Amino acid sequence: MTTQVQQERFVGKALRRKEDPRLITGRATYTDDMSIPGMLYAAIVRSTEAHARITSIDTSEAKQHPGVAAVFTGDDLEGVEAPIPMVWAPPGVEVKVPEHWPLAKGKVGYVGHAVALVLGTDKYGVIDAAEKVIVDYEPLPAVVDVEKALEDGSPVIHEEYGTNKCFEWSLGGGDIEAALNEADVVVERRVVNHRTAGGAIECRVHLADYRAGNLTLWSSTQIPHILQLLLSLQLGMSEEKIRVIAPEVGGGFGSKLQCYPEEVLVCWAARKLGRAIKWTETRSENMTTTHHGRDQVAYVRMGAKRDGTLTGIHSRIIQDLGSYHLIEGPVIPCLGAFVMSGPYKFPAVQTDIVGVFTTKFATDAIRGAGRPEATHMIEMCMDQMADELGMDRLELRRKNFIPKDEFPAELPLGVIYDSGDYEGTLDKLLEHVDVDAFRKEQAELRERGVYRGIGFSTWVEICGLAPSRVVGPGGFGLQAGYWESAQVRVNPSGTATLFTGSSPHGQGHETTFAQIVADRIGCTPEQVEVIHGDTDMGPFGMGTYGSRSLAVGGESAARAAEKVRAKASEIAAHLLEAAPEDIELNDGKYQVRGSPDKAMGLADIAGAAYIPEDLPEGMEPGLSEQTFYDPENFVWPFGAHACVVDVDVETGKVDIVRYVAVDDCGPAINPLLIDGQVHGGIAHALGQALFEQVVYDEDGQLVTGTFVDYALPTAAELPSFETDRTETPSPTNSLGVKGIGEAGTIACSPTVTNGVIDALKPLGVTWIDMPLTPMRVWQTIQEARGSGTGPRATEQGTQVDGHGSGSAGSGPTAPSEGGAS
Ligand code: MCN
Repeated sequence: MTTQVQQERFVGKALRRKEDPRLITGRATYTDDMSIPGMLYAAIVRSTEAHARITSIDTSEAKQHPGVAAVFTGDDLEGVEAPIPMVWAPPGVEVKVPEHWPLAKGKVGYVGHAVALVLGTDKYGVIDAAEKVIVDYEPLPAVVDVEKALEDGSPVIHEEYGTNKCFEWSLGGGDIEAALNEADVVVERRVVNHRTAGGAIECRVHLADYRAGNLTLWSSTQIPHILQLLLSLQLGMSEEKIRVIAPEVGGGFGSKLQCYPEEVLVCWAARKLGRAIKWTETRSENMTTTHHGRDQVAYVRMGAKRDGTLTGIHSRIIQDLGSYHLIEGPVIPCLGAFVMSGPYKFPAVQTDIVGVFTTKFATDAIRGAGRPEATHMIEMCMDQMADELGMDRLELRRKNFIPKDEFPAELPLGVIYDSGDYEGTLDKLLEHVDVDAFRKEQAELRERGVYRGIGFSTWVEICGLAPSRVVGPGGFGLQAGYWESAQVRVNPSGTATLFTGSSPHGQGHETTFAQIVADRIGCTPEQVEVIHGDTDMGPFGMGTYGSRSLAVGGESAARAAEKVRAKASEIAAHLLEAAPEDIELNDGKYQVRGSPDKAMGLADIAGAAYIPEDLPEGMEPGLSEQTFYDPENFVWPFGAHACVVDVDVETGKVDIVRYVAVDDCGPAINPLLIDGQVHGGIAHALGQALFEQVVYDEDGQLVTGTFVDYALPTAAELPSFETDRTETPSPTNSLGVKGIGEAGTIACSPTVTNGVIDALKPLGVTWIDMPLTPMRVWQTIQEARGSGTGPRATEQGTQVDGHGSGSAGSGPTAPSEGGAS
């Protein structure tokens, strides 16, 4: 089989998305558009307490409500064979996994914890009935501060463990203490990365139907096949009896990469009652019980020699996990540990993580999942270090970049960066951003009382999840493989159908994957129908998240298409009386090399394959091939971002003047889609940096239950982004591609935060934590003006000052309780 494409007609072209006409004309089908005769609607009674024992639940009045068919509580869950699964945790350490049932059994651990399920014939009637369920609670103390949760004397959420500490895990390479000891300057910072929501436009909807022993779940999920497998374990049903379909999903951003209690409940109840059941999430439920992300406090130490040579970086991360896990919460901060070197040559790197229970909802994978947090720490500290050394921020970065000619580069952590040209993306960024001219403009503006600043980040990401030998049971502990599947079927008329195990929910795979297949088999993208998100169609798949789909699923599609092309070439050679190696694919025709008149199109070849009167000796009829592709390595995209901000020092308001992103995700399959992904990714992180925050009060009540309170920005709050690319192929896959779906999110938050600090330096501001709300910025300015204290670095052997972030509580030294080994 050859993997060489003789001619790319569609790959690399900025084609418009095939999926857009149906989406923008309202012709797409979401789960909530569907109904089944006899269907019941579900409403969920949720805990109003953050932490409490349930002393009684009275469902009698609710059951009398007109149209109510059934009301269930945790005691009724016979047939749910296992608690909500947690399938991915750091390996080699004990991770505490409290039992998390789809309906609470005896105790609640977060506001919104499902307590009862109400089913009825009327969509609104079930909500009225749910209000008639009377739950008595014996309140227990809430635990909302992740650092206090580790202190002696803190209320313990899961009494059986006697502690709120869930796990400790470390990843390192090199001798970190020696590295920091030999540094001339050590910068120490406490970095707070606050809790955020996924904020998908469409809330979750789950519709289950059980007929003749077969269960079908239509769900707004990113992982239909994995969900099918998990449901089979939950419900004690054989996998092939369960079909999961993801119709239009409406965005996920990681928040639909899950096996949610509601998904289990509708399936269980549909089986129990023999009726279809639909649950539609409200926005406030989405904010409360669709998983959150980030929420960690990190203590970072970065060391360097006086000349700017970095010696090491150590971070101790305290991760707020909420009170119960969903499928992979504990692993999220650990993913960040793999990129704690950033694009730099740190001789020693160490990350120690402690996961902590609090009485909040679970944190889990939200766009970037651990890597934005890590990049924020590194890039904030790089600027701090440059200031301490009196060195230019970009010069410090350049001095420490892993040079282009050292790839593939094995890092002290043991990971191998596949390819990179970090100078290249920074150089290209500086073609767009004239820093000298900016500094002149900045000085002039300052004279007029305008505080303008510029921030940068140079970043690297691990994605394209991933080699099973690294991520799976023998490696990082996931009880699964991490390949992706594809089947390319050429139909008798010469059009094609691609079945992919990837499960897009906004990423445009129907377009990009069709471009890849079309080039490889000799048709147009319009002639390639991409089928995804249905466990009854095509081979088993692993879904879409972790910017894995193109590098793993797209490569799988390319490989299946190459197999098809190899067979098509053999058929063409046979019919054109030539040797198979003399057949080349030119402009959509299989032709004999050097004889353009001896050529056949795919339709003719397909006809010959399906009406097998004259096939090569021993060849099977048909033209359809399947691949499972398990990559040898991750892929490591990278880039350089810059952000120009104006800060109104009277009000604290931050305005983004310019945002420029230069990213490298290998050769573009579709530059238009890459731009869209980068735009969306930046919007996600700009939202976090400036506005968005999930806030719980001290009683564990969620106070940001709407988009207004949560402050999700709209297009009106965001600037026009300027994007550019370099293309450094990855040697990991034949397409040379790397992921781009999370790039903007990973790069952006330190870029804008560094920009704000740059603008406010004349006022003595040297540090600020997100979100950079007017209040936070204004307070930070007042504190700097008042005390002049900001964080300091140590010349070796001297004491470190406190932090000027305005964050209450601890200084820069991590509390010893819960200290990772
Ligand atoms: N692409 C390309 N050329 C490249 C690299 C990527 O044309 N060299 C294209 C791909 O073909 C694909 C898109 O860019 O169409 C994103 O590809 P990839 O980086 O492989 O990411 P995934 O498809 O696996 O998407 C997952 C990623 C993640 S992890 C989150 S979170 C996220 C994101 O994508 N959630 C999204 N982008 C989103 N976009 C939308 N609209 N909605 C979400 O929920």
